[in-house]
Amino acid sequence: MFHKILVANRGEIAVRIIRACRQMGIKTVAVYSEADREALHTLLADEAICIGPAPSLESYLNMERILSATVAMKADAIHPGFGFLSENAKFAEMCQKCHIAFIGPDAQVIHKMGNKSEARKTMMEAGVPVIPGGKEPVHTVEEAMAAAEAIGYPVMIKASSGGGGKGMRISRSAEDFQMNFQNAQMESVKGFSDDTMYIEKYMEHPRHIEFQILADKYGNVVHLGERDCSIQRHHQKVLEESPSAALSEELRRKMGETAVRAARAVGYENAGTVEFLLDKDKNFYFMEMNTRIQVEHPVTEMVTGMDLIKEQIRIAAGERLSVRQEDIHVSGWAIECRINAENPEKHFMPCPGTITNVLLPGGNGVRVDTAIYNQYKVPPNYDSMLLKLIVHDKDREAAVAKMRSALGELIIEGIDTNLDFVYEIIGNEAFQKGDVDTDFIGKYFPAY
Ligand code: MV4
Repeated sequence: MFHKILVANRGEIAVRIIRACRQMGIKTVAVYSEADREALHTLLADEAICIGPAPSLESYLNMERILSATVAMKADAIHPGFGFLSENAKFAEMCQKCHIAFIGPDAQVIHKMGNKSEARKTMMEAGVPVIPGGKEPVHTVEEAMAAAEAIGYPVMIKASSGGGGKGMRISRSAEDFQMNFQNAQMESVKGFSDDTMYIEKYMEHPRHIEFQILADKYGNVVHLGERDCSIQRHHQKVLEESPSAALSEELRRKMGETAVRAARAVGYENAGTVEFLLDKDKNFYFMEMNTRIQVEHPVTEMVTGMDLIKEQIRIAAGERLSVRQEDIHVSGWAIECRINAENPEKHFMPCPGTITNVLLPGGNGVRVDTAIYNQYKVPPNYDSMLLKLIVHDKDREAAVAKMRSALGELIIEGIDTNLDFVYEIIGNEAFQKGDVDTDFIGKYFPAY
């Protein structure tokens, strides 16, 4: 097992990782920027080292500084968390060259899954259903238009290096295709220095269903059931739940087996997520694979009773999976709400500042993952997520009631948050019936 892990992240996920390490008897090193001297992860780790100024590019994204810190502090592994360097193949490769364990999949696998058109092709060849569309990527508007005609409108134009909605456009007819393709491609060149695009059939009102995977170094792969992340705003997830109200036991088994096949197809190791779109007729299609631990992992932990961060660490240290598929049982229902420092009345503009008062909910089956505290100053340089509120109960109705109660107890003063907005979603009749798709917020909260 590792002796010391450097946590290459900040905020609640850094705290989450530090706690897991401490429980496992592993020493921790926090890295922090000049803006994070008083951050909870800096204070909580056994040791902490400053890696540069506030801007992420000069600190949490600076590979050389993080590797130097790892060597200087004599850590033998790096946990990258999510965001920042977590899906950076070059960083994973640099870790390997420095004989530091990167707690995540192999650099080549990260690279392969980061290229969305290549991932799609790999999955097609592995017999994993993908969204109808072309097999090969396109570079010119002529090639793309021919692909769109073959698929039939409406189509979705996507950037191969994209993800999270960047470099993505819908085209509903040949008339609007050229403009949408050019805009998507320009966005991709600007954002990712890559003009590689691919075309898919546009799926109307799908659900976003993702499966949690764990895979060890010895070819053992299991899934831990699904998360329904359909409620998103501008590709930012707001609320996630496990299981999904849309899946029957049979569909869950089929999708789970497909997710395991997807992971096997690329020789996956560590924790990962296979994203699917599920259409009205319950057809499911592979969309992307995320090669990191995700923000919403706690809902899976609540229903399976497993600790995903500890599993990640054990896998990276060369241990075999502690469970077989038949040992994994999803019990009850879990829901997570993301509370962000942002103002819903001002287009969800981030609202950093000093938290003058915080009161957290608690009780049976209520979990709060956060790095905020009284008088903490939320810096303006990073993601605006402040806190994840997760509840677990015997069924969906009870979990919704518990979330409502817990949100009602939560007090964050001094800065604006999306707390009231999330509370309204929980109170929404369609949500309570489990009737959600990716257009939920647009449909019921058009003002937002
Ligand atoms: C789609 C789609 C419909 N049809 N692809 C959004 C982010 C990126 N990962 C893929 N996304 C979508 N791809 C086809 N062919 C609809 C979306 C989509 C979406 C997906 C999941 C969750 C929320 C979403 C919101 C808008 C669009």
